[in-house]
Amino acid sequence: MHAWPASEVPALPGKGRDLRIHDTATGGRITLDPGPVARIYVCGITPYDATHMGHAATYNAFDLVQRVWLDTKRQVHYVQNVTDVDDPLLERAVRDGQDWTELAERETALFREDMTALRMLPPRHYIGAVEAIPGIVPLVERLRDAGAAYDLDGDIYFSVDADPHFGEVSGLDADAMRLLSAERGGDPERPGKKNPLDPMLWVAARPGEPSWDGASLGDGRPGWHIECVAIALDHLGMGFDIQGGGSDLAFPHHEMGASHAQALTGEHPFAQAYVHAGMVGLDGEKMSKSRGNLVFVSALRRDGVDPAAIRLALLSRHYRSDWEWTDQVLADAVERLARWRAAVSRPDGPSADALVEEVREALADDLDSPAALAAVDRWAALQGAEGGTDEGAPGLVSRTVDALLGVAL
Ligand code: 5CA
Ligand code: ZN
Repeated sequence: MHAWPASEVPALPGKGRDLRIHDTATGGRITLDPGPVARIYVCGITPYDATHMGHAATYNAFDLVQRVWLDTKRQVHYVQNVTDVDDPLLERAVRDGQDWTELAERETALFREDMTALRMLPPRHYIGAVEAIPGIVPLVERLRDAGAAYDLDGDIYFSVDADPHFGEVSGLDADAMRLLSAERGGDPERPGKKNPLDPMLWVAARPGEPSWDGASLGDGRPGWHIECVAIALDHLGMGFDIQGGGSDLAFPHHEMGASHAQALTGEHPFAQAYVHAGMVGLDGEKMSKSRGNLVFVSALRRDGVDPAAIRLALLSRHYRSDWEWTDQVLADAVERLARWRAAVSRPDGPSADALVEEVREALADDLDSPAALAAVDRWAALQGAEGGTDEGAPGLVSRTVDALLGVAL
């Protein structure tokens, strides 16, 4: 699949700092040591509806990771998937009487447009579940041949007991896992499973649903977790730096993915850090396609909202907190954008050398974007109150905000 076009990232003077980031598995902040090529996998959309502010907030967090790494003069190897075949997509297509492939293509195209407008840097590899199927089948066969997977009426399940590290990503107890498994696509009540938590690796062909030739697995389609594992192992390999997504993916998705990969390779860990963004809500509930309480990026754009203001609104909240989208969050961002644009439009201003370092430090410190915005606010206030004589300053502020925050002033 093709991704979307990259916006240019200006180079800043000096060098950025190494990222310290909260890791769900250890429950603490760790300093990553990625080497010259940093490797990140971020779970992509299930394309049955348009990009809402929750998706945008999560992708914004991982875009910041990419920008912090680029500023340390590393290359970034970023991989993202598109879950272009799965239960919710097929159900929506049936509900609306449309072809599931057309639905997926249309919503993926809209997502690309939204990401481009928000100046999110594209992944190097953007891979759909359907195109990953030829790589998924042999992985499931290998797991089954190694005794880590079993057949239940044609469906193939992963045995969570095959991975001694199972449970280490989310750190949840069995009861909590069982509850979340039922809520998030699992089937803990199905009779005949070895462990109620075991997730499906391969779904046997069902009447009226698409299916593919699974060689010795029989016709069917891939389970959700193995999709991301196959794509990550193919393009990044074991031990990559960050596995990312919203906090609703910590269990079961990232837990199961790590276990699939660890059982397959005998190596540990799948990723050095599991990084999760908080949930964005609307009117007291998590914004979600299934609930339908959504604010879409594309709808705001259609209403004439500047994408740079949407981006500033996302940046105004720390990526790990759960927060509510309100009109006021956007209004504040519109006002801030105007203030910043006025401040950088003058021919000179107060020195911005310290500002560059403040923004760098804020983002390297677990992506503290509110602190980064506060630093720019302070420079803009000084510019408004006293001005300054540094002719390079407004340009340097623009480039800093562009390179590190993805906002074009
Ligand atoms: N295709 C799978 C991942 S492989 C999936 O979860 N797709 S999704 O479309 O449901 O979500 C895409 C990304 O947005 C995920 O990282 C998810 O955790 C995140 N996300 C979904 N809803 C919200 C929300 N309300 N707030 C923040 N992030 C969200
Ligand atoms: Zn995923």
